[in-house]
Amino acid sequence: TCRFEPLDIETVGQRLGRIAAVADRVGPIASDWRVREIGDGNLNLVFVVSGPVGSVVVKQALPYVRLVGESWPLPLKRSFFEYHALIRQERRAGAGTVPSVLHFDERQALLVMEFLSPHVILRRALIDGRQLPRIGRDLGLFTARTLFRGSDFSMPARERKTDLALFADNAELCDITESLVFTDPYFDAALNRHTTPELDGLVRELRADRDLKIEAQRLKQLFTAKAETLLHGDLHTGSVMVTEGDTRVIDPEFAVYGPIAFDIGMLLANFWMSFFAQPGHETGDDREAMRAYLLGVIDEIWATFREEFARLWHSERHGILYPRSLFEDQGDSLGSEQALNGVLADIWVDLLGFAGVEIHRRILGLAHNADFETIADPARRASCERPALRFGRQIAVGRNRLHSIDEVNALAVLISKE
Ligand code: SR1
Ligand code: MG
Repeated sequence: TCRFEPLDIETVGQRLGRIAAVADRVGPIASDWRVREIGDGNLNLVFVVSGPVGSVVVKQALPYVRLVGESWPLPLKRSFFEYHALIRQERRAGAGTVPSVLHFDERQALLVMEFLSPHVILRRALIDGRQLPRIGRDLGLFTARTLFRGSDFSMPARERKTDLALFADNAELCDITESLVFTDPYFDAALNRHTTPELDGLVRELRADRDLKIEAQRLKQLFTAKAETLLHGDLHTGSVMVTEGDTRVIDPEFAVYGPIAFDIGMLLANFWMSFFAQPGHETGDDREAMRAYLLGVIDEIWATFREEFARLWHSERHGILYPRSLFEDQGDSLGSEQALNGVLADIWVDLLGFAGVEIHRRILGLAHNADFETIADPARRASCERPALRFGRQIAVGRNRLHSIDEVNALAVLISKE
């Protein structure tokens, strides 16, 4: 069919049976396929299709927000942006960093991708107290490579401007971020919910905090105006799949040009939230070790990002920004280092702001995360969420006064003991 039709378990075989890329991976006879729906995200349908040869994942956008229902329409074209982002990320970060795309049908808003197995969602693994050895380095490299190579530090200017125009049409998903991350948590918005009445007092305090509200709007302005690089746009621990030996970044449907600091800030925020949520799951030595591990991962992501960004700065700075003619070509390598340090310093300050508001919106806004939501006892959940909210406020408002990951991690430890 040409008209958009949502898939269901019964129709997947008939609808995808004739697509060679799918039949090659799953098996030639569609009636032999087994199909299960595994989508637990906020927006889309996701199926795993298995057969005698193997399995694939089929992801289809729906014309509305799945989490809310048909009352909130959302364009199907988000799958077009996801497809184009996946292709660019694979080129920039390397094969094996994202799921490979086997087939894309724009009209049906349908992506067929490699089935990742035995991978699990990183957020789930962290809730279960699993320490993955590779994620710090892998995610540091992924962010540095995708964010540097999608920017005017690296890309030919015309190519980047054309790409910027392409992704500018992802406006409806940007609008979700603009409202849900930067605005709604800071007033009594209709879609907000916090699941723990014990937080009412602190929520009132945060919504009356003028400095915080102004900072959130400055960050929103950065997000909307600083079209610096192609972002993943929703890089949280639910957008990463892992095994002990492999890390894959998934779900870039929120891709848009924005500030480099946004992806890294959102990612680190989700590790800090995991840190604050750990005592809600279990107590004891293992969870203490897990907390130390999480702070170590945060440190490793930022250190790897900086190191790789610097390497690319020295080896791949072919774009229009900070041209070599002004620095290295004149023997001014000190100038180039000073410029690099300035760029990294701006990313650092802004990532703390983005991290702060991401923490707030996951506790106060519409879209919560399982780190806190799976803590069944409300009082215990509140005792994890409260310090996370205070930490978010400190790093968003105090971002110009915090100078290193050690300092910010020490702040997290201090606030978690209050
Ligand atoms: C209505 S969509 C809510 C959230 O889900 C996505 O994963 C994004 O994080 C978005 O903000
Ligand atoms: Mg997602």
